[in-house]
Amino acid sequence: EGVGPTEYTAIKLKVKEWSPEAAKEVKSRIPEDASVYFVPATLRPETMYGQTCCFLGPKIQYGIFKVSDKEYFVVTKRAAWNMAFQGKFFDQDHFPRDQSELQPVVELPGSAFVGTLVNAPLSVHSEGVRILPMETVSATKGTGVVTCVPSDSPDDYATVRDLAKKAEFYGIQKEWAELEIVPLIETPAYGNLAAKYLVESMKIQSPKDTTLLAEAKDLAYKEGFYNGTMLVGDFKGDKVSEAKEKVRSSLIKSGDAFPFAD
Ligand code: A2H
Repeated sequence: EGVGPTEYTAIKLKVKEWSPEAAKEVKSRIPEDASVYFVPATLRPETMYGQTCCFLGPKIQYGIFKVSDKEYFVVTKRAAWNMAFQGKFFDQDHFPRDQSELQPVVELPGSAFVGTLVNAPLSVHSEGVRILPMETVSATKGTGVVTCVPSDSPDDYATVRDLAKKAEFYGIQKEWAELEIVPLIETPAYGNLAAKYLVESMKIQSPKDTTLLAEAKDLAYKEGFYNGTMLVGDFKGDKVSEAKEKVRSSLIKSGDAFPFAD
């Protein structure tokens, strides 16, 4: 893509209730008064109002890393290493010299975390959202954790639609994939649910239609950024191109996010 590193916003989704498989591993290893966060990297902080779940690659390995006395992050080892270099780990008494010095407290595949309930900052779903599987998550991009905004991300829309259709196959409860999709951004070309509009009008059948999805993603991103207007939140009425930085700063200021480069 661009020449330099991608400047993401890393969002902190706090665990409210572990999946049974993760609970067993976490129990004796993480103090009860500590907070554990799943940390997705996003390029669209202004869409965080519409988070309906959070994706992990089911076959990707994730670690739970201690970042301070009271905080732990769930990310890939690769991302933890990048974060350590960017000064996001506070209690390392010395800098890790290599990846073997950066040991997770718990290591599990994404599939083990499916069903975990997390609190997604700014989301209209304040009761929490579930960790769900997404086959197309890349282990070598961002943090390996992807927050799901089906109103504005065609990949996310196609994935939740597929998860709901084949809930039994995926071993999830159907309703975890069916949280209400609320309009966040009004666009002249694609209405107020750009991802749904594009997936349906381009006849995208599944999350595996990667060529069409890449095209849809590009169209949604450009239309949203250049012509979109916010319908919700503190910057309702603002153009997306202006709201993006404001929402990002506000999330960082409240401690719910931090800058992360990859
Ligand atoms: B975006 P880029 Cl609403 N594997 O966040 C697959 N996808 C990943 C990922 C990984 N390891 N890490 C991040 N991503 C997704 C929101 C969003 C995003 C919306 C619309 C478009 C969009 C909610 N999902 O991305 O390859 C994340 O999804 C399209 C630009 O680094 C992240 O932003 O350019 C984006 O891809 C980063 O993609």
